[in-house]
Amino acid sequence: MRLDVVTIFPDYMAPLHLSLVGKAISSGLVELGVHDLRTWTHDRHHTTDDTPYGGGAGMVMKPEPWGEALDALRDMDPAPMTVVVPTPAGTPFTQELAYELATRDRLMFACGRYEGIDQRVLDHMADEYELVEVSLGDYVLNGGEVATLAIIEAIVRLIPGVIGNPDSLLEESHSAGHENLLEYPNYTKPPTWRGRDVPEVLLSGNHGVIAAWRRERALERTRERRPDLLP
Ligand code: 6GU
Repeated sequence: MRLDVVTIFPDYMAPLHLSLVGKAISSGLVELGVHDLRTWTHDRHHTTDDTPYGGGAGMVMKPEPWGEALDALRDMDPAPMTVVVPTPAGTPFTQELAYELATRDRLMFACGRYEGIDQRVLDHMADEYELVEVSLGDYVLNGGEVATLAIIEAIVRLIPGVIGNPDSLLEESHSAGHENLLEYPNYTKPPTWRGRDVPEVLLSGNHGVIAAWRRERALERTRERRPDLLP
């Protein structure tokens, strides 16, 4: 899979070279390009924003640099490109969408700042590419960069070969085969820590009883924290 990120803060993407995503890049499973949007400006101040038509607070990202960025990335690689735009006005980013995007050959992440990108750029993206506008939740970040880090991590860990033991994907919260419950609590050694014991049942060796206990804890936790996930 090839990933391209366009941003006015390319340094924000440095953590992608760490840990699991970093390994996916160094092993060649993922190719990453990080691009400064200002590459595609032509004025002395490398301007990427301007005041909004119709008035109002804040600035809007100008269309021309984005148009040139899209053309340049398209010409770098012939594979059809899916464009992901992180925005609080997007559709919710879910595990299901992460699985779907993990099947794409080529993703481009367009990081907006300020009040967003001129709508004509998004209309152009929708016409020329596959466009996905996604939100991480009901709160506002200063720009798409931090959201892009989260979305890339969620996608890359689902690419076959990236995670050593793929069974670990089956048991986690929000995974498909998991009837959409939050994950049960986990414990490891020692059996007693600061006066707190590991639940007895987990030491029993009875796998049927352990599975039933874990499902009960998962249900309890989901009812408490995320009742919206239950049927
Ligand atoms: Cl995806 N982007 C931005 N800028 N803010 C957000 C978000 C995304 N999701 C929640 N807030």
